[in-house]
Amino acid sequence: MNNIYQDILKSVLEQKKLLAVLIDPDKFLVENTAAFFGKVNASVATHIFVGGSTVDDFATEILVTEIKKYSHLPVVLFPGDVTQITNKADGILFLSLISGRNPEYLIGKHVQAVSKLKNSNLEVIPTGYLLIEGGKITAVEKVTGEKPLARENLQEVIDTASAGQLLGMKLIYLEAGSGAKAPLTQDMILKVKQAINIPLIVGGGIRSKKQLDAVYEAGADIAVIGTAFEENELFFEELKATLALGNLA
Ligand code: 1GP
Repeated sequence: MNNIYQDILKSVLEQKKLLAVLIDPDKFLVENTAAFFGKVNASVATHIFVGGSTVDDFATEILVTEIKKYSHLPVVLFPGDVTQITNKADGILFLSLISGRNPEYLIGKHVQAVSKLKNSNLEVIPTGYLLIEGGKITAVEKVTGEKPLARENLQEVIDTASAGQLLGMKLIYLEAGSGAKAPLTQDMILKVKQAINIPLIVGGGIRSKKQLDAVYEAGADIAVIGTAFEENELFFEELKATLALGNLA
């Protein structure tokens, strides 16, 4: 039995910061798994998220099977579509795009996913997903047809996250979009964190240790980094010092 969510809660309680490495099966070469995980395993990463907006059928399962050969970290699906669900992973962020109003991404895909989830051992973690404007049009926006929330509409962002919690979501994922020009502001992260009492995931545009530290300092419990690792595996080394800082109060 998986305990991914309970372990996240425990880390939050102990004020330990978590770091998820996001791997997009559409961009990642399976042949690189061994080498890439040599770096991941020597790093401060605590979770592996696997998913993307447009991924070929079976690519996720092939990649997760390979990852499992090289990593003991929990592998959590971050799916852009039902086709990305595979029982080879440990858990799944059951994402609702609550910043949008497209019923397909609020309930439609979830209904389609049920038969797959029922036949799996995946730990299903209901997650309220908020896409915030990040300076460029993201793949999520293209696929879902949903506009992100504007950064200046802070109260709407806060209220959306709170509504997610009231609906029973177990995590809130505040997302600037993969490859965002800049991470979300400390002010936004802080205010969302203050408004909820479930763990907060923050991702999109984190490319330096300074930015990662800022995201943690503002209140993110889990930071997600994809692009920066894709572009520069040395970044794993640069983040090592963050471990010491992993217990920012
Ligand atoms: C995207 O939040 C993740 O869904 C990670 O974003 O690729 O910009 O690190 P980056």
